[in-house]
Amino acid sequence: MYGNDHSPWVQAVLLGLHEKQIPYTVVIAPGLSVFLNSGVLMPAAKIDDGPWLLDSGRILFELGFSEVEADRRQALLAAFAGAAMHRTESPWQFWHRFSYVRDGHPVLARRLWNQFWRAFSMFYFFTLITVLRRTRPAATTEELARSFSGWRERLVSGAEFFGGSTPDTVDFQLFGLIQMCASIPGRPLAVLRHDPELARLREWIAAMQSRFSGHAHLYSAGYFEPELPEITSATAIERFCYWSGALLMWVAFPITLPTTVYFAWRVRRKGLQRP
Ligand SMILES: N[C@@H](CCC(=O)N[C@@H](CS)C(=O)NCC(=O)O)C(=O)O
Repeated sequence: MYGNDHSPWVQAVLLGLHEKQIPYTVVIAPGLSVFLNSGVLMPAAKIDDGPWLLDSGRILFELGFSEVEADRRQALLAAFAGAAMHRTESPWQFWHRFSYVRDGHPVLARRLWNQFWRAFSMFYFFTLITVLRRTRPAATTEELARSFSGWRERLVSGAEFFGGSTPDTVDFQLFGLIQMCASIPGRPLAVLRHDPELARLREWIAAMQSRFSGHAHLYSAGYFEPELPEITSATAIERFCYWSGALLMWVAFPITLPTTVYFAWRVRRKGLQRP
């Protein structure tokens, strides 16, 4: 699988794989064929020798989970859009927090290369969010709280998960969104932790956190009950490769900016992000 575990949609697939105890390898830079087809759009997953699949919902469906109803999908996207805009509030935090993400390739040389090359995807997302923040204001605390509070009512009373007694696709995608908020702590995380209206949602987070206590990508571990060990970070040499790549992306701005614009346009023109 290709994807960065800060992404809620990548997390959703990782959680589904964990739930089904399916072994996987996750790399943080796209291979050439994936890049040429869908740029840095993540997740992309290949099950056994099948074709590369895009879209967390589709991948989770292939893994045996349910499809998400349209109204829930809309609510997830609204909460995602509100929270994601806060990620570049501090550019330093954005680049710094991402430096700790590990690559799962078994070969060291490939891990180092992936760290270097994935800096392009960081540049891509940084540019996209920065431009979007200039065109519309980031969600306020109240708007963020509202985008999360709708989920309270969707939890059937007495049910531990949205999927009932076991988690399903919505649980994975929403918990993925919680991981995104915890991966670069900011206003969305503060709302999730402290808004009095979200107590029921926090019960669900605790249930998910207990169930996924062995999941290697749990950014929420330090912020919600039950307290769990923090996730393992990339090594110093891996981070050096990442920062070298980041430096190159900025030095090569006249190339990386048009490349970003081209791939962002292509992903949207082909409708790959919202299939
Ligand atoms: N519907 C897709 C959404 C995937 C998505 O939007 N991923 C973001 C990262 S969080 C991305 O790669 N975006 C690239 C872009 O916007 O061009 C899914 O559920 O997998």
